[in-house]
Amino acid sequence: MSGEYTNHLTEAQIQELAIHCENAELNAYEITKITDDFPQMSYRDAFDIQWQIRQRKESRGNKIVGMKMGLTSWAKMAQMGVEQPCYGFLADYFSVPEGGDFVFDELIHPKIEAELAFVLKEDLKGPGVHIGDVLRATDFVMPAVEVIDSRYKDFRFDLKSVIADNSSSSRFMVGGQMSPVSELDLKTLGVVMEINGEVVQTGAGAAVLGHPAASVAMLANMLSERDEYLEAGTLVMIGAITAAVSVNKGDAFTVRYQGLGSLSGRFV
Ligand code: 0L1
Ligand code: MG
Repeated sequence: MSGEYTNHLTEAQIQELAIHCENAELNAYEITKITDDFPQMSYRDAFDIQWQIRQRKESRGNKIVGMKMGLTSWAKMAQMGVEQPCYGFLADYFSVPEGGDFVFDELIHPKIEAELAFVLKEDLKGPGVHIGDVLRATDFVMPAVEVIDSRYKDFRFDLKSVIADNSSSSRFMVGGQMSPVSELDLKTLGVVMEINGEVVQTGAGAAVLGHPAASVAMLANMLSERDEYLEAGTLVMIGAITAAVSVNKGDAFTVRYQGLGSLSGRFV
């Protein structure tokens, strides 16, 4: 991505596109992918749009409560037709308490993903962050479910468009059971996703870039391209261990995590 880290859009276009994407998120309507109208958009532009959306939320008093990596498994990259992971931010109102309800009508076409969340006890500053740095800097790991809701019609996008749309971030739930990394085998940690009592997905931690901590390292390194870093205390969701599964109003899910309990919720 760094090869194209210059702007091809003007500041005014970046502002306008941030409003365009954020309005679609806040009012739950679909838009067409940005590159249909702005084929010249660069990765720098796409991240600038995402950071502008973040700033708009903060200026309205929302808190940023964490970060997420997306498209971190080969299965997800193949499912969505892209070749690299991406990141996004998590705002306070994205968070749904364990066992809680997701309001379906606030969303467009939600899908759920089984993930893990790392909470850091030390800063992580790229470039050059590796798995060992992440394991040393992690306070604990928790089970997590992400609800993604691309604002793009039929989830049809390219990587730049999805980055501008905050990597489809929408809602998330993290679990009450936490564990230090030393007590988990993060590569073989199994997850089972059930919807309405039926098993729909299974997976293991290594689905995420070979090791879940590699995802956190990649995030720290990607942030360094903007002179940003992960501060101690940050919650980071690593990306989906399973494929994303579409849900409907009335659906109930449970995701079971080896050694970390389970998370359940409903779409009401
Ligand atoms: O969290 C994710 O892996 C999703 C990133 C964006 C792509 C998508 O909407 O599927
Ligand atoms: Mg995800």
